[in-house]
Amino acid sequence: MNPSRCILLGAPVQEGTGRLGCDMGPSAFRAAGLAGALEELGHAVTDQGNLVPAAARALCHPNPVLKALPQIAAWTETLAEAAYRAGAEGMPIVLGGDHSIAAGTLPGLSRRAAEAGRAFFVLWLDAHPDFHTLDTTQSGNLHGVPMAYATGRPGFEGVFPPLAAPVDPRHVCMMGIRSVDPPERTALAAAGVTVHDMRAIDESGVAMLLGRFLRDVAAADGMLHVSFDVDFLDPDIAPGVGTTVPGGATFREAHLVMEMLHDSGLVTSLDLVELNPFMDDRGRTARLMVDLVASLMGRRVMDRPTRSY
Ligand code: EXY
Ligand code: MN
Ligand code: MN
Ligand code: MN
Repeated sequence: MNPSRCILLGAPVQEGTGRLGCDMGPSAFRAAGLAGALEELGHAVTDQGNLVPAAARALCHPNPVLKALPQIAAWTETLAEAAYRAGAEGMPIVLGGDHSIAAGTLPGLSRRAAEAGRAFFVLWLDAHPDFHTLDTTQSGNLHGVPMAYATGRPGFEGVFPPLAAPVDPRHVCMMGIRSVDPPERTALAAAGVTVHDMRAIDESGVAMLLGRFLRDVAAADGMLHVSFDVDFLDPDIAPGVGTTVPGGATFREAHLVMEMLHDSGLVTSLDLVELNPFMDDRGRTARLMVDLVASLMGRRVMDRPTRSY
């Protein structure tokens, strides 16, 4: 990826998760030196500060467990517009905030790709598929629904903004999955999302699974959005997240993903989500995430021929 203009957007959202803390995520990424790490790699960085959500309007839904629906719907509207605009200025790097922010970033960037006449692909790095609808979620935590909404699953009409360009579920590759609720499992299979759980990674390895996806993106001349949930990583190396699941990606598996993504030159936008500094260990997780973004953006230990896809 050539030195590019990185547009940092803070999204201090925590209402989509069942605990406090994610709203401090943008500050933690900044404190961990994200902008400096990018500039050291030759990228120009514009930090547009933290977004402020649109005014929340009264919303009701028959599912009684839903939490903070008006607030998340308002953030979704704001984030879709902000991500769409930032996509015209450079490479948006959206600093979460819980994963409900992807309900805004995915539609905004998918719209940007559609207007450019290009296919839009998503690499979803997460322990969870976040594929619940407003009707199927049992926790009511709306960080569990963004991918369902962005791919046009039913039940969001009249509550979340209409989708200008739904994400094609066949253009979504999930890696690191290891916590799936029954309604999500059924829906994922029906939708045609590619899901690589941790067993697939154990058996086949990151290089083979990600390489196959990157070749599809390259063949379609697609734009690739990476949605990186901290809980993709093993909790032993990344404790600073509220939804830890044992058996996550190792330090090396995570860096290999990032290095392959850089080599591909296909990544056009990035979400960094679910960092909870209150649960972190002296900023260890925030620093690891910045380290991984540096690998995504071109930092290398040794010079080596760049692989093409
Ligand atoms: N599927 C569970 C739920 O819906 O509550 C857990 C969701 C966790 C979502 C985190 C962001 O990845
Ligand atoms: Mn997630
Ligand atoms: Mn997750
Ligand atoms: Mn296709």
